[in-house]
Amino acid sequence: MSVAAIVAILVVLAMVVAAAVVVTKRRLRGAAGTGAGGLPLLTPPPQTLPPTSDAPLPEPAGEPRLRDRLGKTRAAFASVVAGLGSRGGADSEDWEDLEEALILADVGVATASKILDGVKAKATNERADAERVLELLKNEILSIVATGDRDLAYEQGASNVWMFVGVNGVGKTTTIAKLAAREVKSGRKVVMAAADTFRAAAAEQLAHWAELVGADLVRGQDGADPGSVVFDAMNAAVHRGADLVLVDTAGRLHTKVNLMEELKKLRRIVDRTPGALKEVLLVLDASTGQNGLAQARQFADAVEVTGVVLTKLDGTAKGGIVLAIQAELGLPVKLVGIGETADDLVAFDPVEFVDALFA
Ligand SMILES: Nc1nc2c(ncn2[C@@H]2O[C@H](COP(=O)(O)OP(=O)(O)OP(=O)(O)O)[C@@H](O)[C@H]2O)c(=O)[nH]1
Ligand SMILES: [Mg+2]
Repeated sequence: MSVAAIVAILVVLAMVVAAAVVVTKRRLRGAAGTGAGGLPLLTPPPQTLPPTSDAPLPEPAGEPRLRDRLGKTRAAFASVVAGLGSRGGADSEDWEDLEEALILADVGVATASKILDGVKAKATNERADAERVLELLKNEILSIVATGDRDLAYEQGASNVWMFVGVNGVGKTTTIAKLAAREVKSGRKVVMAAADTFRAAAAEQLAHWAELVGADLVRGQDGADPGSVVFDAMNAAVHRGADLVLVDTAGRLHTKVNLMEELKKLRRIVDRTPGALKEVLLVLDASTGQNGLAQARQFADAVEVTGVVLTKLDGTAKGGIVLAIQAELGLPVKLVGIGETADDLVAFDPVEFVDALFA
């Protein structure tokens, strides 16, 4: 073959390769958009922005179930359960794996030991097989989480105030919105008190919700005394014949003002109507795990918390925190948040919770 023929073949080959590269790039762009610098994106750009504190929650899409939303915590236990099954019972390696899984799920070291000591003793005594070990484990966990009064106190025809406390960003305002939606649906007239006057957008966020769910809103000027807002909201409830006042509070304040002192003051204002304060609900973000416990102790000391709303259980593998809250703080988990839509709040059902952990 002549040199000219070889050169011609090489030129043709180079043209074919170049054409193939151009076609592939176009296809990638068409399917997945183009990223910075013209590089193809592997995933399509998001269609919606994630909700922020001030953004409306998306519309609910059907009844949520705890079991469907506990996937991350359940996954943490799945390998341990599988290990038990493959060995037909529990050996020392399984007990270690189980302890590790409980601690990783933020059950807490003390509570994990307490659970395992009980299960181990019974399992050894009975020469339990894998299925029985799992049953003993579920029963032990259930004995911890199934304690306490989980009802939200309410008295027909009386003043009913439920106050929500917790550090910033845990989901207080969202929880109030979800709960107001539920109460309004059940026929109760609800007044929301925008007592978070620290953050300018806080009252706006609540106002948006009040309108959407059909609740009344009482708010003050930005920076107004939160106590005066609560006082006005309780008066408004009496005059308008409302059944329930939901008080939204700030999660942080100007450094010179102590949050706990401010919350104590709010409590005293509600207590001017004896018996009106039915619930002080501490809102905790489940994904903060054991760190949330330290916060919980502070709030419980300051304002006599009556129960916990555990939010964001949908996005965390730290669902074991439910056990620590109940075992170490002695506070009942009354409600759990399992998503960002108005429907994503469910009453905490211990049996469903334990089943969901090991399903
Ligand atoms: N995935 C998930 N997100 C939640 C849940 N509850 C609240 N959120 C989100 O958490 C963020 C903060 O919620 P907020 O209700 O504004 O929190 P907050 O405690 O009122 O915050 P501050 O007013 O700043 O103290 C929002 O983006 C909510 O949509 C939940 O159960 N699951
Ligand atoms: Mg808020």
